[in-house]
Amino acid sequence: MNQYQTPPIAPTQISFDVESGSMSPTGPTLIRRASDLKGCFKDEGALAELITNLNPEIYQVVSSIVPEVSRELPQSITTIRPGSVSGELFMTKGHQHPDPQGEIYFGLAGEGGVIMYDGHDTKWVEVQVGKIAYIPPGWAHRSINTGSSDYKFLAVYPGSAGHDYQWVLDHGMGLRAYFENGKLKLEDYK
Ligand code: S6P
Ligand code: ZN
Repeated sequence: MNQYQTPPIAPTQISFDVESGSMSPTGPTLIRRASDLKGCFKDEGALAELITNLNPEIYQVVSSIVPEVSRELPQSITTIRPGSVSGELFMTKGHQHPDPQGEIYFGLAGEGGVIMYDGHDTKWVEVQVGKIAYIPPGWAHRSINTGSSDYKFLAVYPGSAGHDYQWVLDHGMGLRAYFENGKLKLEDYK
């Protein structure tokens, strides 16, 4: 054991399967349904209706065994289902890292992207297979499925970064992503 390992994670190989969006060995899996995204979509009435009718899964996050602790480098695969609420595309809740550090997203399948917002400026970065989106320290991020199939990406982030979801509820994301007339339309948050 060396001085930095708290707790020790042995050098290891982690497999990921794009088809199932899974990792092996597997860590925690999180499923977020429509009811977990209250406050995220503009049309709150349409979201409430969706929750009452089906409350479908909007996305899932499968983590590897690397824990979210200082000096470790956890990874996870997010799978966002295709769909929209009154035209506003299915998205993740979005968060800010309280300990501001960079993060990378590798596109694995489908079509999507990430809205980043630093409280002043907002950016849209597409995430296709074979591309990496770089999220700099201090930029809140929310992922969007812009296609008609599952959108999947692999995230790699510092274990001590933490996740602040309230920041996005309080500040918004600068932009909203809609599917309109067959294409992506980004609008001011409002
Ligand atoms: C973690 C990284 C992703 C997200 C995941 C779900 O820092 O950004 O693994 O956690 O895409 O998004 P959210 O906003 O629900 O955590
Ligand atoms: Zn993050």
